[in-house]
Amino acid sequence: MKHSMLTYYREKQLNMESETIFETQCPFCSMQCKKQVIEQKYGKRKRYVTRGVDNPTTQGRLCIKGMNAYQHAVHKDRLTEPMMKKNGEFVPVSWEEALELIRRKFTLIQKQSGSDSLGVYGSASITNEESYLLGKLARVGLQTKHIDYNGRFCMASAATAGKAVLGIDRGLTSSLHEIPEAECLILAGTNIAECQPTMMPYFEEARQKGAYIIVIDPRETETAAMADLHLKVKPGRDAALANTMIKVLFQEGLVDEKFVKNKTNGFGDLKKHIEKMDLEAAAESTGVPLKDIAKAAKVFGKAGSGMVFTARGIEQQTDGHMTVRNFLNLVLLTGKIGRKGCGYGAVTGQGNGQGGREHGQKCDQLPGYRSIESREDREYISRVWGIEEKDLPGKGVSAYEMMEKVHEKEIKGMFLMCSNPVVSNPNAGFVKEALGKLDFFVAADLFMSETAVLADLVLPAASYLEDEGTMTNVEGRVTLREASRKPAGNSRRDWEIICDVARVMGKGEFFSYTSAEEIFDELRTASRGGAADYYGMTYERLRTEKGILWPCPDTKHPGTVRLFEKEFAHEDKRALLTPVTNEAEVAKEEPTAAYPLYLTTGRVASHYLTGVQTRKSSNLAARFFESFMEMHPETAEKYGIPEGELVEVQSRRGSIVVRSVFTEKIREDTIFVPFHWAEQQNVNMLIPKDLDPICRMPGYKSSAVCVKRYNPEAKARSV
Ligand SMILES: Nc1nc2c(c(=O)[nH]1)N[C@H]1C(S)=C(S)[C@@H](COP(=O)(O)OP(=O)(O)OC[C@H]3O[C@@H](n4cnc5c(=O)[nH]c(N)nc54)[C@H](O)[C@@H]3O)O[C@H]1N2
Ligand SMILES: Nc1nc2c(c(=O)[nH]1)N[C@H]1C(S)=C(S)[C@@H](COP(=O)(O)OP(=O)(O)OC[C@H]3O[C@@H](n4cnc5c(=O)[nH]c(N)nc54)[C@H](O)[C@@H]3O)O[C@H]1N2
Ligand code: SF4
Ligand SMILES: [Mo]
Repeated sequence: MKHSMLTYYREKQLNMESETIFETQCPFCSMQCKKQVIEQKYGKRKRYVTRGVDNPTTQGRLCIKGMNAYQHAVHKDRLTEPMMKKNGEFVPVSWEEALELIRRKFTLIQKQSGSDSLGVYGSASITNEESYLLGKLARVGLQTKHIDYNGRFCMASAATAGKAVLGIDRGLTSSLHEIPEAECLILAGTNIAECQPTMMPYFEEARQKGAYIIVIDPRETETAAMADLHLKVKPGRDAALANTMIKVLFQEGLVDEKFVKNKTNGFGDLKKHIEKMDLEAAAESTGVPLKDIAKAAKVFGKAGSGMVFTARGIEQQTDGHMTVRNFLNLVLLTGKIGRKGCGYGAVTGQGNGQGGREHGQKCDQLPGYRSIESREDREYISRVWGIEEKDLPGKGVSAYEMMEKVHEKEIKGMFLMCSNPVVSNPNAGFVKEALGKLDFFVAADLFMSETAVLADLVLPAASYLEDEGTMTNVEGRVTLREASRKPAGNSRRDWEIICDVARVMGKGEFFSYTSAEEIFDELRTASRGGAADYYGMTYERLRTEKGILWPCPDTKHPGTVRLFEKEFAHEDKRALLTPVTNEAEVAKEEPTAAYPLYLTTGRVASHYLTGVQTRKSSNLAARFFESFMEMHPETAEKYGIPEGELVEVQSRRGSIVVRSVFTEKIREDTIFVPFHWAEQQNVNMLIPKDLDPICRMPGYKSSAVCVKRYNPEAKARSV
């Protein structure tokens, strides 16, 4: 350090008036890295220091987002008062006025159009307590069947497949500590290096111990850089790729027949299906040489231990559910689950992507991963909630379908918490139009997001630094996020906001909590005996044991590190093998003369989701301040696309303008655009509305587009 800098810091040190340490967890991805944010006061100025804190999942590591996540939380644009739209302009109002408006509008809408005319839209970035309470708000507070959440776009394929095949959906069937024990690792459509950076050391350790790593991705990502074998698959062809691997396993005699016979159902049908399949044709359709796929199958099949990880690359497809099932077929056929160095991982996305999908935000689900369609589950939860089973609404529709119902004016009022659907939903133009039709729209957010500006009322929510609660991380480990900072201005914690709304709707008696811990205690009971059983966990235990892996059925239970050691979670204790077709039932868009390229979408390391938070962080925004399109230079030459310039990307739904970036790391028939930007750069303007028939996941990862030089005047005329 230069002398002048030293003096500067010494002076600062001298002038420091106070220092406050906030214990917390990063608000972003599913790693939930523990950290401290230290606020130092120097007169009117404040300085923030971030420090990683040791924990069983990330050992104190932090990535660039975690290091800078204080920036949005202390940003001047944080909402500090409820904002009501009056004559088209937002004006600050008191909480009393805001809540009275909610009461009036929601009551009127339900009186005129029935209780299901209200929709609740939640998030997997809120705590378990809040996820639980939002489900209870919909069913008890508002008595509507319509609730779903942003995790539909994230974990729906993996969750439904895990449940159908293994009987239980926990992202990782073992803990991350198992990774270095594996001899072979398959990473399908997961870019861990950019999306869960603090998980990378586990893979590095495995590599150093000699593990063979196979990455399946249309791009040579930073994750692919560590692979021994990279299968540069054509977007959307992963089901066929897995089938090709399975056929090779059969041909090479690499199926673990003993495991299959003792522990699975469905082998006969799968075998027949694979026997009929044309190996060359299947491989050809993936765009990857057969010899490479065969190599992957042989290495994985012969390895004594191995793990398969999938993420949104294979899951965000209109056949995402079946594609995950096919990767689970690979795991089961080779008997690589329930023992050391083995298992499957659906790499969870959001901070509480795991817990957010367990406690009742899904339209068909009740807490503890219970089903809203099971009589027994309904009766159990009704007892916990103190209501009659007949008063518990039934199953609603998925997140995007809720937007369709809004567009049809079947849903007339909406309560949105912690999501930005006009940027994150597919067919985003339609979604924006739909939200404009609502009679009354309330959004709770930290900021005036692209969606919040469309609301009639915006409620200021407390940030992660200000809101205590539990988060279930990528491993299925429930962690307690402490929070001692005072909510910014007059913002309130999400659970407080939910209770306020329930109270003005006349249901206060069911929502009389005074702390997150009280809500957790009720959640424990609600989850008791369910698949995701949290009953044995208490805040005290979570503090001293630094997190507990579910299921944890009683207070003496240590939590469950490795699932399926003895048996699977179906009633007959067996896992299910299923034949998976190469082609999706809901056809994916294929390139045509007019739209000759595949579009795939995803993330960069320094931004998070729709970017509302990371675009507010100067350190993060500086790395990528605008959106871009990755294109192979040969493709660019073919279509006359200049490098480093603004170009127009067009699909059948609309067009966006992004900067061109050339790279040989992407397939020649594919372009990649991240989804962290809005308005003219909102890539979801291009994505079709088609959904997976089983889990209702959209196909964010493969559609057809064309790319043109950008001509602002021509574009203005066409609008
Ligand atoms: N930096 C950062 N980290 C994040 C997030 C973020 O926004 N930014 N978001 C968090 C959340 S909510 C989530 S869900 C996770 C997402 O984590 P990931 O799923 O790992 O992230 P993506 O970039 O969406 O997609 C992963 C990879 O899939 C590849 N891919 C695209 N199409 C296909 C295909 O057809 N087949 C295959 N095999 N691969 C394909 C992409 O090229 C990309 O490299 O990340 C979490 N972590
Ligand atoms: N094209 C394309 N689209 C995608 C994806 C893709 O890969 N490609 N991925 C999908 C996936 S995996 C996901 S998870 C979704 C995510 O989609 P969204 O849920 O829409 O994304 P976020 O940016 O997390 O939106 C969160 C909003 O809540 C606010 N917020 C943050 N913290 C809090 C809080 O504690 N309380 C409250 N009340 N508000 C808060 C933020 O300011 C922000 O406005 O996007 C999906 N969309
Ligand atoms: S973004 Fe994910 S990996 Fe990075 S610090 Fe936050 S929780 Fe950890
Ligand atoms: Mo996600």
